[in-house]
Amino acid sequence: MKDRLEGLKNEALEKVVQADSLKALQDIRVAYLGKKGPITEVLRGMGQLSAEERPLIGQMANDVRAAITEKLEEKETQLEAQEVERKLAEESIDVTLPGRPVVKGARHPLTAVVEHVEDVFIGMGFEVAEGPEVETDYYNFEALNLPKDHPARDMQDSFYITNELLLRTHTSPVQARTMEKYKGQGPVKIICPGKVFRRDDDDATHSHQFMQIEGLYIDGNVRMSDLKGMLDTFAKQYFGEDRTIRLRPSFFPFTEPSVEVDVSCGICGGKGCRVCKQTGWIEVLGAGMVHPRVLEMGGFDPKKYSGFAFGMGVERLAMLKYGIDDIRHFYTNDLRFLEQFKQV
Ligand code: 2NL
Repeated sequence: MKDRLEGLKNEALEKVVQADSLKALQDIRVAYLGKKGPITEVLRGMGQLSAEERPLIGQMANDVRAAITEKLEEKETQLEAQEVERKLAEESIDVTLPGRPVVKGARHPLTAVVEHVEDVFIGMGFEVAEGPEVETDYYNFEALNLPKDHPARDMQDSFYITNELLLRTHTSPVQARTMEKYKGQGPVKIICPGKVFRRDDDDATHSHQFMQIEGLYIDGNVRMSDLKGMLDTFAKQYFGEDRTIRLRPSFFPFTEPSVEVDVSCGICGGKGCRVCKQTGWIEVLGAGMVHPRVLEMGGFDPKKYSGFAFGMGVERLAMLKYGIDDIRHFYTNDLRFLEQFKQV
């Protein structure tokens, strides 16, 4: 019986040494020390032993059990430590690795132009005003003195939603709405950037959706010379200090008198070239003194107040500044085009 216990002990200890997982250790514990294991069996058979032998074998069986348990625990600690080491090695982060580069986007060139123009006019005391893209016939046409037979009011030229609602054809309705809000109390000094819509077939110079910036300044004694001075400042700040402007007579239903505004050509400096069609001048915007009927409909007394207004196409400003030859580039989202404006 002594030999059997000695043999079981050596066998179990050898297996513990060989064990390579916590699961294997648990199996060994059950196999040797469990209720149905060989050591329990030896203790059960002690009844047959003599009185002298019984305490000796009992003591020995307990020693064997203790030796195996100790070895099991020692190995268990060792395997657990190994497992922690393995996990640490596997899950470690190398903080010295260079990061993956973040691909930076660019502002859309039209956004960049709008923000630049906003900055110039904010510098002259204007505020930015915005309004709805779906407008009523009243704010889009009626309040701006556009007669019922004006071509813009034709179903053929505007995107109508109902008889009364349409996609705005210019940003002027934002100004008409702002005038109402001021309830006849000036000054009003705003610029209105935004999307506008016209029924046009798209080509290199036309788009059915485009952007406009309009400006409106109403106060006690606003004159044509104020308009001229501010537009000259705008031309110099937006295009460059070497540029000048000139005004030519024109017509708009919402201004009287009305003017077309040209900026001196930046390619030839005014001598005449292909870009300015040999004239030395490039048309960039329309403007004028706000029509008294428009002031009146906006709630301002034309005897006390006068004002100027202007409107310009954002795509045209961008095309002139960056030498872009097709308006459709702004709307086709080709990254080869858009990525050229990263530093703008
Ligand atoms: C152009 C011409 C213009 C205006 C827009 C305006 C607005 C109000 C009153 C009077 Cl509320 N006028 N806007 C005036 C003159 C010209 O735009 O060629 N735009 C692209």
